[in-house]
Order: sequence, then structure tokens, then C-alpha cells
Amino acid sequence: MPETAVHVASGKVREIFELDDERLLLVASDRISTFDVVLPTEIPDKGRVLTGLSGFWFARTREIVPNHLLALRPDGRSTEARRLRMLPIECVVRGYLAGSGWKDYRATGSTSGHDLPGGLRESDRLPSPIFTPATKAQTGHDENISRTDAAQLVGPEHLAEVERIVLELYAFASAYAFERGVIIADTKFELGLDETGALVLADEVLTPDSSRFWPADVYAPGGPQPSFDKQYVRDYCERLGWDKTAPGPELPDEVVSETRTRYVEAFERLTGIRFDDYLADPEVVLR
Ligand code: Q0Z
Repeated sequence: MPETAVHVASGKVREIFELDDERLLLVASDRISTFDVVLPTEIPDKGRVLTGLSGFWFARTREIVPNHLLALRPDGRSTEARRLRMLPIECVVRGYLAGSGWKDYRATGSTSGHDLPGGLRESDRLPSPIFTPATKAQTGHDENISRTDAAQLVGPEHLAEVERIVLELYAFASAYAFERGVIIADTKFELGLDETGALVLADEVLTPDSSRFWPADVYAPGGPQPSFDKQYVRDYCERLGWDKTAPGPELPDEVVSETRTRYVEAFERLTGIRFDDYLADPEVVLR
């Protein structure tokens, strides 16, 4: 990283640096969180897998919407990006009923103003994918909001286009992933505005940290589904009887290596590129 890069923000597992007035550097660490707690043990190459997957999807969706990506750094975990004015909402798309969408549905029969058919079970596929915007909580959990509230936050002139873009992104990516054995149950997009006022896709896209990835071969609605990437970590934490408050437990070597293998498998299945080839030259995912 250049000496001139100033740290501007930290996420749970990522950092942002300012390169100059127009450009940011997003750096994905190997930290992993589970049950909302960052664990003391890292998963080697997790940040590279997520950076490579994001880059892959940016390259393949640029005809749907322009994006912030300028370059991937040779370290494989750093993305140079255009600096945007970010919209103050999380643009969540759900194709399946899980997480807070399932909680809202069970309590009210709807989520973000979408009236859903009765009788749906946890993890059922929805009749069609829905846009369920959420607030960006600084701490704690994002909260699902109505489309009316989202329109207030982003300006009504932007909301219809935001919804159209993110539904198209989900339709493209979910069909692509399903053919490769991965269900993208839901995913969160972040959009910003460039200097001309155009909508631009930003942040990380269609990674296991911004999405629920489920293995398609064992999909069985009617309860929670195993996570493609984090299930070994969750199972280990459940076996320990950890109370899910910080600090989280150290992970044993076997859980670390099984989990790393799952991340690399997600990368290779989805991109069709060998992870070693990515490490040798990260920009292979852009071609
Ligand atoms: C993304 C975040 C992370 C902590 C700001 N292209 C952009 N222009 C302006 N702002 C952002 C982006 Cl991506 C931006 N975040 C989320 C990312 C660490 C928070 F790596 N915050």
C-alpha cells in the first residue's frame, strides 16, 4: 500500500483507505465473523476469495450497471475504486425466505411492503425475487424499511431505477450460480452516484459475506439451510456451547482448513478459474 493512503473507515472484516480525491482502496482481511462476532482466528485467503469474487461479478455485470472497480492490486485482496456518493440504503434482494425476511413474514405476512402468499416455509423460494431495502445501521443490525421510506432516503427519482437494477443483477447472478450448484438466497448491493449523478454499483458484490450462499444439492426448505462457506465454523461454535458474545472462540486447525477449502471451492465453482491462477494474477477474473 502506498505511504499516502489514509485510513478512512473500518468494517468488521474490511478497511477503506483514501488514495486521492477520486479513488479509494478497499482491503479485505482474512477475518471471519459468525453470529455477528469477529473471531480471533483468521481464515487464510478469505479476503482474496471475496475480492476475486467481487471483481468477477463486477466484470460480468457491467452491461447491467456501471461499477466502481478501477483495478485489483497484485496482493489479491485490495480493490482500487472510484469514490462515489453512496446511497444511504442497503439494496437487499431476496429470492428465498431467510433471515430477517423470514422473521418479518412470520410476524406479519409481508416484508418491506411485499405481501407474500400464505403458507410459505423457512427457506422457501419466493414466487419472484423481491427488493427489500434496509437502513444502514452504524452499529447493530440493519432494519428492513418500506419502499416509501427508501424513496424518502434516496429520492423518489432514484428508487425505481435502483429496484430495477438490483433485481436484474440478482436474476443474472442467481441463475448463473444455480447452474454451478450454488443458491444465492439473498444478497445486499450498495449503489452510489458518480459526479454526473449516474447510479454506480459499489462496495463488494455477490460474495458470501454480502449474501447467503447455500449448496443447491442439499436444499431442503422447511427449516434453516447450511451455509456454503461458514457451516463448519457455526457447527464448531454450537458444539462448544459458546454464548455468542464477544470474544468468540479460537478455531481449531481442521475447522480453519475445511472453511478455507469451502471459500476456495465457492470461488472456483462460480468463476470457473483456479484459485492459484487468481493468486498469480488477480486481474484474471476481469477478463
Ligand atoms: C463503502 C465499507 C469497507 C468499511 C464507504 N466506491 C465507494 N465510494 C464511497 N464510499 C464507499 C465506496 Cl465502496 C464506501 N463503504 C462500506 C467498506 C470497510 C465500510 F471496505 N463505506
